[in-house]
Amino acid sequence: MLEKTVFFRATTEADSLPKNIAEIILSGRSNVGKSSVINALCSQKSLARISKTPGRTRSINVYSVSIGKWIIDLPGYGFARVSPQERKLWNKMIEECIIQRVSKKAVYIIVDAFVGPTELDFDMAHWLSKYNIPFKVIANKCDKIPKDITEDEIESKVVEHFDIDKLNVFAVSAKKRKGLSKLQIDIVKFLKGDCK
Ligand SMILES: Nc1nc2c(ncn2[C@@H]2O[C@H](COP(=O)(O)OP(=O)(O)OP(=O)(O)O)[C@@H](O)[C@H]2O)c(=O)[nH]1
Ligand SMILES: [Mg+2]
Repeated sequence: MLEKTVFFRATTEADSLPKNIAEIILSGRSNVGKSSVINALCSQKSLARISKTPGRTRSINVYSVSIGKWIIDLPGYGFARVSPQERKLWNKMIEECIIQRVSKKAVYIIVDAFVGPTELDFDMAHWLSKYNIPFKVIANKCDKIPKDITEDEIESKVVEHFDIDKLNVFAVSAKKRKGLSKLQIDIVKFLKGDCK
């Protein structure tokens, strides 16, 4: 289902987007691989633009899986080399997209599996909880983890850190296209309306 995903729109105004959509939102620190995960999930090389330099995604980028079913790529948080003005705009975009937008949404926080979750990721998790928005966690860049540590162990660590159910944790490598099927199934289930 996800292979047919196409770019729909980029905007800095969450308000300007159609409402009552089923959407999954990818959020996380700059450079953790949000855009790369979208490409990997959709089996496309250049659907979302990726970059070695943090701060690549600068708007709310909407991808349409099918009519009324979206994947949303957001600018990353915690990128130091951005002007205070732009940081304010990014934070506003993230807040409006996640909190104010009327939609059936699931938020996935992407963390770097090698670096581990940072204070900023915990802040994001607390902020979502404050607004009663459920979230799941994707640990990307698993290919950087020593081979003797299994995906299952990586997921267990994330469970401990965020105190969430293991069903809602996904250890993946966008680069090596590993661990994607459990996540693809979860996303498709959500978009089809089979789960919360
Ligand atoms: N080793 C490794 N590198 C990855 C993986 N996924 C992404 N990267 C690299 O991480 C860098 C950032 O990737 P992006 O997908 O642009 O990250 P992003 O989170 O969208 O970044 P911003 O849009 O700047 O917030 C790129 O150099 C990617 O090639 C992965 O699974 N493993
Ligand atoms: Mg990006």
